[in-house]
Amino acid sequence: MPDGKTPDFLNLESFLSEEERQVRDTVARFVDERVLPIIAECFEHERFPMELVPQMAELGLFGPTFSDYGCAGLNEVAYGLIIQELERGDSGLRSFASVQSGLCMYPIHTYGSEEQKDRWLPLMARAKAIGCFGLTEPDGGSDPGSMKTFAQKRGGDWVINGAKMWITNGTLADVVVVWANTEGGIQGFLVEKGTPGYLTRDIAHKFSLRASVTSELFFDDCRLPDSSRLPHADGLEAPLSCLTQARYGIAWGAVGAATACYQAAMEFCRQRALFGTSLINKQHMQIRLADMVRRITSAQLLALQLGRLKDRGAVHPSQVSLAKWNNVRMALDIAREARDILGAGGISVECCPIRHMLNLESVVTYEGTETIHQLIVGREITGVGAF
Ligand code: TGC
Ligand code: FAD
Repeated sequence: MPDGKTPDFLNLESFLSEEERQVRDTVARFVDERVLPIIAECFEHERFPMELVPQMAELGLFGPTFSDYGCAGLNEVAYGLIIQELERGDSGLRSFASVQSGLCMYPIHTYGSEEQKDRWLPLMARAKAIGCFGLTEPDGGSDPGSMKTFAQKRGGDWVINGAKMWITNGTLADVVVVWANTEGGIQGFLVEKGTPGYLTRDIAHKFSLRASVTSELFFDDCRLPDSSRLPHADGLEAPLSCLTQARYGIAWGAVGAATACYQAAMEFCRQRALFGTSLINKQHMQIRLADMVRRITSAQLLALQLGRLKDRGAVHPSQVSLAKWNNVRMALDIAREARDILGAGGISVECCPIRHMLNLESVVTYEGTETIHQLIVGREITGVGAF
Protein backbone atom coordinates (compact mmCIF):
# COMPACT_ATOMS: atom_id res chain seq x y z
CA MET A 1 0.00 0.00 0.00
CA PRO A 2 1.18 3.55 -0.57
CA ASP A 3 3.14 5.25 2.19
CA GLY A 4 1.88 8.65 1.08
CA LYS A 5 5.15 9.41 -0.66
CA THR A 6 5.95 6.84 -3.32
CA PRO A 7 2.93 6.26 -5.52
CA ASP A 8 2.91 2.47 -5.85
CA PHE A 9 -0.77 1.89 -5.22
CA LEU A 10 -0.92 -1.49 -6.95
CA ASN A 11 2.30 -2.83 -5.43
CA LEU A 12 4.04 -3.00 -8.80
CA GLU A 13 7.25 -3.30 -6.79
CA SER A 14 6.37 -6.95 -6.26
CA PHE A 15 6.45 -7.55 -10.02
CA LEU A 16 10.03 -6.29 -10.33
CA SER A 17 13.03 -8.61 -10.14
CA GLU A 18 15.75 -8.09 -7.55
CA GLU A 19 18.06 -6.76 -10.29
CA GLU A 20 15.42 -4.31 -11.57
CA ARG A 21 14.89 -2.95 -8.05
CA GLN A 22 18.61 -2.61 -7.44
CA VAL A 23 19.13 -0.72 -10.70
CA ARG A 24 16.25 1.62 -9.89
CA ASP A 25 17.45 2.27 -6.35
CA THR A 26 21.00 2.98 -7.50
CA VAL A 27 19.83 5.56 -10.03
CA ALA A 28 17.36 7.00 -7.51
CA ARG A 29 20.23 7.58 -5.07
CA PHE A 30 22.30 9.24 -7.80
CA VAL A 31 19.37 11.55 -8.61
CA ASP A 32 18.69 12.40 -4.95
CA GLU A 33 22.33 13.04 -4.08
CA ARG A 34 23.80 14.52 -7.25
CA VAL A 35 20.99 15.87 -9.43
CA LEU A 36 18.37 17.38 -7.15
CA PRO A 37 20.78 19.65 -5.25
CA ILE A 38 21.89 21.42 -8.47
CA ILE A 39 19.16 21.07 -11.04
CA ALA A 40 17.13 24.20 -10.23
CA GLU A 41 20.26 26.31 -10.63
CA CYS A 42 21.09 24.58 -13.93
CA PHE A 43 17.57 25.19 -15.21
CA GLU A 44 17.56 28.82 -14.14
CA HIS A 45 20.94 29.52 -15.77
CA GLU A 46 20.34 27.41 -18.88
CA ARG A 47 23.21 25.04 -18.13
CA PHE A 48 23.45 21.31 -18.88
CA PRO A 49 25.21 19.62 -15.90
CA MET A 50 27.98 17.99 -17.91
CA GLU A 51 29.83 17.19 -14.67
CA LEU A 52 27.26 14.44 -13.97
CA VAL A 53 27.94 12.57 -17.21
CA PRO A 54 31.09 10.63 -16.12
CA GLN A 55 29.24 9.27 -13.09
CA MET A 56 26.28 8.30 -15.26
CA ALA A 57 28.72 6.39 -17.46
CA GLU A 58 30.27 4.70 -14.42
CA LEU A 59 26.80 3.58 -13.35
CA GLY A 60 26.37 1.97 -16.78
CA LEU A 61 23.48 4.22 -17.83
CA PHE A 62 24.47 4.52 -21.51
CA GLY A 63 23.38 1.75 -23.88
CA PRO A 64 22.42 -0.35 -20.84
CA THR A 65 20.39 -2.92 -22.79
CA PHE A 66 23.32 -3.95 -24.98
CA SER A 67 25.38 -6.82 -23.63
CA ASP A 68 28.48 -6.13 -25.75
CA TYR A 69 30.88 -3.20 -26.25
CA GLY A 70 31.22 -2.71 -22.50
CA CYS A 71 27.49 -2.15 -21.90
CA ALA A 72 25.52 -3.43 -18.90
CA GLY A 73 23.24 -6.01 -20.60
CA LEU A 74 20.12 -5.06 -18.63
CA ASN A 75 16.56 -5.85 -19.67
CA GLU A 76 14.08 -3.28 -21.00
CA VAL A 77 12.24 -2.88 -17.70
CA ALA A 78 15.49 -2.05 -15.91
CA TYR A 79 16.24 0.45 -18.69
CA GLY A 80 12.78 1.98 -18.21
CA LEU A 81 13.36 2.30 -14.46
CA ILE A 82 16.69 4.07 -15.10
CA ILE A 83 14.93 6.54 -17.35
CA GLN A 84 12.06 7.00 -14.87
CA GLU A 85 14.49 7.97 -12.11
CA LEU A 86 16.53 10.29 -14.34
CA GLU A 87 13.39 12.15 -15.39
CA ARG A 88 12.28 12.39 -11.76
CA GLY A 89 15.40 14.54 -11.62
CA ASP A 90 14.90 16.49 -14.83
CA SER A 91 13.74 15.84 -18.39
CA GLY A 92 16.99 17.40 -19.64
CA LEU A 93 19.10 14.74 -17.99
CA ARG A 94 16.76 12.05 -19.32
CA SER A 95 16.98 13.61 -22.80
CA PHE A 96 20.75 13.36 -22.69
CA ALA A 97 20.53 9.66 -21.80
CA SER A 98 17.74 8.94 -24.33
CA VAL A 99 19.70 10.51 -27.16
CA GLN A 100 22.99 8.83 -26.26
CA SER A 101 21.44 5.36 -25.85
CA GLY A 102 18.27 5.19 -27.95
CA LEU A 103 19.02 7.58 -30.76
CA CYS A 104 22.79 7.16 -31.26
CA MET A 105 24.07 3.90 -29.82
CA TYR A 106 20.97 2.03 -31.02
CA PRO A 107 21.30 2.99 -34.73
CA ILE A 108 25.05 2.36 -34.69
CA HIS A 109 24.47 -1.02 -33.01
CA THR A 110 21.59 -1.95 -35.32
CA TYR A 111 22.55 -0.42 -38.67
CA GLY A 112 26.31 0.20 -38.37
CA SER A 113 29.28 -1.65 -39.87
CA GLU A 114 31.58 -3.65 -37.58
CA GLU A 115 34.14 -0.86 -37.94
CA GLN A 116 31.60 1.81 -36.89
CA LYS A 117 30.46 -0.26 -33.90
CA ASP A 118 34.02 -0.98 -32.74
CA ARG A 119 34.95 2.66 -33.10
CA TRP A 120 31.99 4.33 -31.40
CA LEU A 121 30.10 2.03 -29.04
CA PRO A 122 32.78 1.46 -26.37
CA LEU A 123 33.52 5.19 -26.35
CA MET A 124 29.84 6.11 -26.12
CA ALA A 125 29.17 3.60 -23.31
CA ARG A 126 31.90 5.36 -21.28
CA ALA A 127 30.69 8.82 -22.41
CA LYS A 128 34.11 9.44 -23.93
CA ALA A 129 32.13 10.27 -27.06
CA ILE A 130 28.77 12.06 -27.06
CA GLY A 131 26.20 11.61 -29.81
CA CYS A 132 23.25 13.48 -31.25
CA PHE A 133 20.49 12.53 -33.70
CA GLY A 134 19.57 14.78 -36.60
CA LEU A 135 16.17 14.07 -38.12
CA THR A 136 14.00 17.19 -37.65
CA GLU A 137 14.41 20.05 -40.12
CA PRO A 138 13.50 23.74 -39.95
CA ASP A 139 10.51 23.22 -42.29
CA GLY A 140 8.81 20.71 -40.02
CA GLY A 141 9.53 17.65 -37.91
CA SER A 142 6.30 15.63 -37.97
CA ASP A 143 6.78 14.47 -41.55
CA PRO A 144 10.44 13.36 -41.75
CA GLY A 145 9.70 11.47 -44.97
CA SER A 146 9.72 14.83 -46.78
CA MET A 147 13.15 15.90 -45.47
CA LYS A 148 15.18 18.23 -47.68
CA THR A 149 18.67 17.39 -46.46
CA PHE A 150 20.23 15.57 -49.39
CA ALA A 151 23.30 13.35 -49.74
CA GLN A 152 24.66 13.22 -53.28
CA LYS A 153 26.98 10.37 -54.33
CA ARG A 154 30.10 11.86 -55.90
CA GLY A 155 32.66 9.26 -56.91
CA GLY A 156 33.17 7.08 -53.85
CA ASP A 157 32.11 9.88 -51.46
CA TRP A 158 28.86 11.48 -50.29
CA VAL A 159 28.27 15.23 -50.20
CA ILE A 160 25.58 16.39 -47.76
CA ASN A 161 23.70 19.69 -47.94
CA GLY A 162 20.90 20.78 -45.64
CA ALA A 163 20.05 21.72 -42.07
CA LYS A 164 18.63 20.09 -38.95
CA MET A 165 16.85 21.95 -36.18
CA TRP A 166 16.03 21.38 -32.49
CA ILE A 167 18.75 18.79 -32.02
CA THR A 168 19.44 17.70 -28.42
CA ASN A 169 23.18 17.66 -27.56
CA GLY A 170 24.02 19.14 -31.00
CA THR A 171 26.96 21.33 -30.00
CA LEU A 172 28.13 18.84 -27.35
CA ALA A 173 28.26 15.91 -29.73
CA ASP A 174 31.39 14.28 -31.08
CA VAL A 175 29.30 12.48 -33.66
CA VAL A 176 25.88 13.06 -35.22
CA VAL A 177 23.68 10.33 -36.66
CA VAL A 178 22.22 12.40 -39.48
CA TRP A 179 19.45 11.29 -41.81
CA ALA A 180 19.45 12.49 -45.41
CA ASN A 181 17.56 11.78 -48.58
CA THR A 182 19.52 10.24 -51.45
CA GLU A 183 18.66 9.14 -54.97
CA GLY A 184 18.00 5.72 -53.43
CA GLY A 185 15.87 6.93 -50.48
CA ILE A 186 16.65 7.92 -46.89
CA GLN A 187 20.07 6.91 -45.51
CA GLY A 188 21.90 7.50 -42.23
CA PHE A 189 25.42 8.91 -41.89
CA LEU A 190 27.86 9.38 -39.03
CA VAL A 191 29.40 12.84 -39.17
CA GLU A 192 32.18 13.71 -36.76
CA LYS A 193 32.61 17.06 -35.08
CA GLY A 194 35.17 19.09 -37.02
CA THR A 195 34.33 17.61 -40.43
CA PRO A 196 34.65 20.45 -42.99
CA GLY A 197 31.20 21.69 -44.04
CA TYR A 198 29.54 20.61 -40.75
CA LEU A 199 28.64 23.39 -38.30
CA THR A 200 26.52 23.57 -35.15
CA ARG A 201 24.92 26.41 -33.21
CA ASP A 202 22.94 26.43 -29.97
CA ILE A 203 19.32 27.55 -29.83
CA ALA A 204 18.93 30.17 -27.09
CA HIS A 205 15.93 31.70 -25.28
CA LYS A 206 14.23 28.36 -24.55
CA PHE A 207 11.74 28.40 -21.68
CA SER A 208 11.67 24.61 -21.60
CA LEU A 209 14.45 22.04 -21.18
CA ARG A 210 16.75 24.78 -20.02
CA ALA A 211 19.10 22.22 -18.44
CA SER A 212 19.63 20.62 -21.86
CA VAL A 213 21.53 21.69 -24.96
CA THR A 214 19.40 22.10 -28.10
CA SER A 215 21.08 23.02 -31.38
CA GLU A 216 20.92 23.59 -35.10
CA LEU A 217 23.12 21.57 -37.45
CA PHE A 218 24.26 22.84 -40.85
CA PHE A 219 25.69 20.77 -43.70
CA ASP A 220 27.28 22.80 -46.47
CA ASP A 221 28.93 20.57 -49.08
CA CYS A 222 29.95 18.28 -46.25
CA ARG A 223 31.99 15.50 -47.90
CA LEU A 224 32.09 12.04 -46.30
CA PRO A 225 33.61 8.71 -47.32
CA ASP A 226 31.18 5.86 -47.97
CA SER A 227 32.43 4.27 -44.72
CA SER A 228 30.48 7.03 -42.86
CA ARG A 229 27.15 5.68 -44.13
CA LEU A 230 25.22 3.27 -41.90
CA PRO A 231 25.29 0.32 -44.31
CA HIS A 232 22.23 -1.50 -42.94
CA ALA A 233 19.87 1.49 -42.71
CA ASP A 234 17.60 1.62 -45.73
CA GLY A 235 14.65 4.01 -45.89
CA LEU A 236 12.51 5.87 -43.35
CA GLU A 237 11.94 2.76 -41.28
CA ALA A 238 15.50 3.02 -39.89
CA PRO A 239 15.16 6.45 -38.18
CA LEU A 240 11.58 5.60 -37.14
CA SER A 241 12.82 2.44 -35.42
CA CYS A 242 15.21 4.61 -33.37
CA LEU A 243 12.26 6.79 -32.35
CA THR A 244 10.52 3.69 -31.02
CA GLN A 245 13.44 3.19 -28.58
CA ALA A 246 13.39 6.78 -27.36
CA ARG A 247 9.58 6.95 -27.15
CA TYR A 248 9.60 3.78 -25.03
CA GLY A 249 11.96 5.50 -22.60
CA ILE A 250 9.81 8.62 -22.48
CA ALA A 251 6.78 6.53 -21.47
CA TRP A 252 8.74 5.58 -18.32
CA GLY A 253 10.38 8.98 -17.87
CA ALA A 254 7.03 10.75 -17.71
CA VAL A 255 6.15 8.65 -14.65
CA GLY A 256 9.27 10.01 -12.95
CA ALA A 257 8.44 13.65 -13.69
CA ALA A 258 4.85 13.14 -12.50
CA THR A 259 6.06 11.43 -9.33
CA ALA A 260 8.27 14.40 -8.44
CA CYS A 261 5.32 16.78 -8.89
CA TYR A 262 2.95 14.57 -6.90
CA GLN A 263 5.46 14.36 -4.06
CA ALA A 264 5.88 18.15 -4.03
CA ALA A 265 2.10 18.65 -3.93
CA MET A 266 1.65 16.09 -1.13
CA GLU A 267 4.43 17.65 0.95
CA PHE A 268 2.95 21.12 0.48
CA CYS A 269 -0.56 19.98 1.49
CA ARG A 270 0.81 18.42 4.67
CA GLN A 271 2.64 21.59 5.67
CA ARG A 272 0.29 24.37 4.60
CA ALA A 273 -2.39 25.24 7.15
CA LEU A 274 -5.33 27.36 5.96
CA PHE A 275 -8.72 28.11 7.53
CA GLY A 276 -7.51 26.52 10.75
CA THR A 277 -6.29 23.18 9.43
CA SER A 278 -3.76 21.55 7.17
CA LEU A 279 -4.64 21.39 3.47
CA ILE A 280 -4.26 17.61 3.69
CA ASN A 281 -7.59 17.54 5.59
CA LYS A 282 -9.52 19.26 2.82
CA GLN A 283 -11.74 17.01 0.72
CA HIS A 284 -10.92 18.88 -2.43
CA MET A 285 -7.16 18.47 -1.93
CA GLN A 286 -7.53 14.76 -1.21
CA ILE A 287 -9.50 14.35 -4.42
CA ARG A 288 -6.78 16.14 -6.39
CA LEU A 289 -4.02 14.01 -4.83
CA ALA A 290 -6.02 10.81 -5.27
CA ASP A 291 -6.59 11.69 -8.90
CA MET A 292 -2.84 12.12 -9.37
CA VAL A 293 -2.26 8.65 -7.92
CA ARG A 294 -4.96 7.20 -10.21
CA ARG A 295 -3.29 8.68 -13.27
CA ILE A 296 0.27 7.79 -12.21
CA THR A 297 -0.81 4.21 -11.46
CA SER A 298 -2.37 3.79 -14.93
CA ALA A 299 0.82 5.14 -16.50
CA GLN A 300 2.99 2.79 -14.42
CA LEU A 301 0.93 -0.18 -15.58
CA LEU A 302 1.27 0.88 -19.22
CA ALA A 303 5.03 1.34 -18.92
CA LEU A 304 5.59 -1.96 -17.14
CA GLN A 305 3.47 -3.98 -19.58
CA LEU A 306 5.20 -2.27 -22.51
CA GLY A 307 8.57 -3.18 -20.99
CA ARG A 308 7.58 -6.82 -20.52
CA LEU A 309 6.35 -6.94 -24.15
CA LYS A 310 9.56 -5.31 -25.34
CA ASP A 311 11.63 -7.83 -23.40
CA ARG A 312 9.75 -10.57 -25.29
CA GLY A 313 10.41 -8.79 -28.59
CA ALA A 314 6.64 -8.46 -28.99
CA VAL A 315 6.02 -4.73 -28.86
CA HIS A 316 4.39 -2.86 -31.76
CA PRO A 317 5.34 0.80 -32.45
CA SER A 318 1.68 1.84 -32.10
CA GLN A 319 1.66 0.43 -28.54
CA VAL A 320 4.67 2.60 -27.77
CA SER A 321 2.79 5.57 -29.25
CA LEU A 322 -0.22 4.92 -27.01
CA ALA A 323 2.04 4.88 -23.94
CA LYS A 324 4.04 7.97 -24.96
CA TRP A 325 0.82 9.89 -25.61
CA ASN A 326 -0.93 8.77 -22.41
CA ASN A 327 2.01 9.07 -20.04
CA VAL A 328 3.31 12.45 -21.20
CA ARG A 329 -0.22 13.89 -21.15
CA MET A 330 -0.64 12.47 -17.64
CA ALA A 331 2.64 14.02 -16.47
CA LEU A 332 1.95 17.40 -18.04
CA ASP A 333 -1.52 17.57 -16.45
CA ILE A 334 -0.15 16.55 -13.04
CA ALA A 335 2.70 19.08 -13.26
CA ARG A 336 0.20 21.88 -14.02
CA GLU A 337 -2.07 20.67 -11.19
CA ALA A 338 0.82 20.52 -8.72
CA ARG A 339 1.98 23.98 -9.76
CA ASP A 340 -1.50 25.28 -8.92
CA ILE A 341 -1.69 23.43 -5.59
CA LEU A 342 1.53 25.14 -4.49
CA GLY A 343 -0.07 28.55 -4.94
CA ALA A 344 2.25 31.48 -5.59
CA GLY A 345 5.27 29.44 -4.45
CA GLY A 346 4.51 27.17 -7.38
CA ILE A 347 5.83 29.71 -9.84
CA SER A 348 9.32 29.59 -8.30
CA VAL A 349 11.98 27.34 -9.76
CA GLU A 350 12.80 26.46 -6.16
CA CYS A 351 9.75 24.17 -6.32
CA CYS A 352 10.03 21.46 -8.96
CA PRO A 353 6.53 21.44 -10.56
CA ILE A 354 7.01 24.50 -12.75
CA ARG A 355 10.36 23.18 -14.01
CA HIS A 356 8.81 19.81 -14.85
CA MET A 357 5.77 21.53 -16.34
CA LEU A 358 7.89 23.67 -18.65
CA ASN A 359 10.06 20.69 -19.60
CA LEU A 360 7.03 18.56 -20.37
CA GLU A 361 5.88 21.16 -22.91
CA SER A 362 8.85 19.94 -24.97
CA VAL A 363 8.37 16.29 -24.14
CA VAL A 364 4.77 16.41 -25.40
CA THR A 365 6.11 17.82 -28.70
CA TYR A 366 9.32 15.91 -29.34
CA GLU A 367 9.59 12.28 -30.27
CA GLY A 368 6.29 12.76 -32.12
CA THR A 369 3.73 15.32 -31.06
CA GLU A 370 0.64 14.21 -29.18
CA THR A 371 -1.37 14.56 -32.40
CA ILE A 372 1.06 12.34 -34.31
CA HIS A 373 0.74 9.60 -31.67
CA GLN A 374 -3.05 9.87 -31.68
CA LEU A 375 -2.97 9.47 -35.46
CA ILE A 376 -0.58 6.49 -35.25
CA VAL A 377 -3.01 4.76 -32.86
CA GLY A 378 -5.92 5.86 -35.10
CA ARG A 379 -4.24 4.28 -38.11
CA GLU A 380 -3.63 1.06 -36.20
CA ILE A 381 -7.27 0.63 -35.14
CA THR A 382 -8.92 1.81 -38.37
CA GLY A 383 -6.37 0.73 -40.95
CA VAL A 384 -6.53 4.23 -42.44
CA GLY A 385 -3.65 6.72 -42.29
CA ALA A 386 -5.07 10.22 -41.65
CA PHE A 387 -1.85 12.19 -41.26
P1 TGC B 1 5.21 5.13 -42.52
O1 TGC B 1 4.69 4.64 -43.85
O2 TGC B 1 4.33 5.08 -41.35
O3 TGC B 1 6.55 4.32 -42.18
C1 TGC B 1 7.61 4.11 -43.08
C2 TGC B 1 8.18 2.74 -42.74
O4 TGC B 1 8.64 2.71 -41.40
C3 TGC B 1 7.92 1.74 -40.61
N1 TGC B 1 7.64 2.38 -39.30
C4 TGC B 1 8.30 2.09 -38.18
N2 TGC B 1 9.25 1.19 -37.90
C5 TGC B 1 9.72 1.15 -36.63
N3 TGC B 1 9.29 1.99 -35.66
C6 TGC B 1 8.35 2.90 -35.91
N4 TGC B 1 7.94 3.74 -34.94
C7 TGC B 1 7.79 2.98 -37.21
N5 TGC B 1 6.85 3.78 -37.78
C8 TGC B 1 6.77 3.38 -39.07
C9 TGC B 1 6.66 1.45 -41.39
O5 TGC B 1 6.19 0.15 -41.14
C10 TGC B 1 7.15 1.63 -42.81
O6 TGC B 1 7.85 0.45 -43.19
P2 TGC B 1 7.66 -0.15 -44.68
O7 TGC B 1 8.50 -1.38 -44.68
O8 TGC B 1 6.19 -0.41 -44.80
O9 TGC B 1 8.13 0.93 -45.60
O10 TGC B 1 5.78 6.59 -42.76
P3 TGC B 1 5.04 7.98 -42.84
O11 TGC B 1 5.86 8.87 -43.70
O12 TGC B 1 3.59 7.77 -43.18
O13 TGC B 1 5.22 8.55 -41.36
C11 TGC B 1 4.36 8.29 -40.40
C12 TGC B 1 4.65 9.11 -39.10
C13 TGC B 1 3.92 10.43 -39.13
C14 TGC B 1 4.09 8.23 -38.01
C15 TGC B 1 6.16 9.35 -38.88
O14 TGC B 1 6.68 10.18 -39.86
C16 TGC B 1 6.45 9.95 -37.51
O15 TGC B 1 6.56 9.20 -36.53
N6 TGC B 1 6.58 11.31 -37.38
C17 TGC B 1 7.00 11.96 -36.17
C18 TGC B 1 8.47 12.33 -36.26
C19 TGC B 1 9.15 12.33 -34.93
O16 TGC B 1 8.71 11.75 -33.96
N7 TGC B 1 10.32 12.93 -34.85
C20 TGC B 1 11.14 12.88 -33.70
C21 TGC B 1 12.54 13.38 -34.00
S1 TGC B 1 13.76 12.89 -32.82
C22 TGC B 1 13.36 13.72 -31.42
O17 TGC B 1 12.40 14.37 -31.28
C23 TGC B 1 14.33 13.54 -30.34
S2 TGC B 1 13.94 14.29 -28.87
C24 TGC B 1 15.14 13.56 -27.98
C25 TGC B 1 15.20 13.89 -26.59
O18 TGC B 1 15.77 14.95 -26.25
O19 TGC B 1 14.74 13.06 -25.77
P1 FAD C 1 5.42 20.47 -36.92
O1 FAD C 1 5.74 19.13 -37.47
O2 FAD C 1 5.62 21.66 -37.78
O3 FAD C 1 3.99 20.47 -36.29
C1 FAD C 1 3.29 21.68 -35.96
C2 FAD C 1 1.91 21.31 -35.39
O4 FAD C 1 1.15 20.61 -36.37
C3 FAD C 1 1.97 20.40 -34.18
O5 FAD C 1 1.01 20.79 -33.24
C4 FAD C 1 1.61 19.03 -34.74
O6 FAD C 1 1.02 18.16 -33.80
C5 FAD C 1 0.60 19.42 -35.81
N1 FAD C 1 0.47 18.41 -36.86
C6 FAD C 1 1.46 17.81 -37.54
N2 FAD C 1 0.95 16.93 -38.43
C7 FAD C 1 -0.39 16.99 -38.32
C8 FAD C 1 -1.48 16.34 -38.97
N3 FAD C 1 -1.26 15.42 -39.90
N4 FAD C 1 -2.73 16.67 -38.60
C9 FAD C 1 -2.96 17.60 -37.65
N5 FAD C 1 -1.97 18.25 -36.99
C10 FAD C 1 -0.72 17.95 -37.32
N6 FAD C 1 14.46 16.37 -33.31
C11 FAD C 1 15.51 15.58 -33.69
O7 FAD C 1 15.57 15.11 -34.81
N7 FAD C 1 16.51 15.30 -32.81
C12 FAD C 1 16.53 15.78 -31.54
O8 FAD C 1 17.45 15.50 -30.77
C13 FAD C 1 15.44 16.63 -31.13
N8 FAD C 1 15.45 17.20 -29.89
C14 FAD C 1 14.48 18.12 -29.57
C15 FAD C 1 14.59 18.82 -28.36
C16 FAD C 1 13.63 19.80 -28.05
C17 FAD C 1 13.78 20.58 -26.78
C18 FAD C 1 12.53 20.01 -28.91
C19 FAD C 1 11.48 21.01 -28.55
C20 FAD C 1 12.43 19.32 -30.09
C21 FAD C 1 13.40 18.38 -30.44
N9 FAD C 1 13.37 17.72 -31.69
C22 FAD C 1 14.41 16.90 -32.07
C23 FAD C 1 12.37 18.09 -32.66
C24 FAD C 1 11.02 17.40 -32.45
O9 FAD C 1 11.07 16.05 -32.78
C25 FAD C 1 9.99 18.14 -33.31
O10 FAD C 1 9.79 19.40 -32.71
C26 FAD C 1 8.67 17.41 -33.44
O11 FAD C 1 8.83 16.21 -34.18
C27 FAD C 1 7.58 18.28 -34.13
O12 FAD C 1 8.08 18.91 -35.24
P2 FAD C 1 7.88 20.51 -35.43
O13 FAD C 1 8.32 21.15 -34.18
O14 FAD C 1 8.57 20.91 -36.67
O15 FAD C 1 6.33 20.71 -35.56
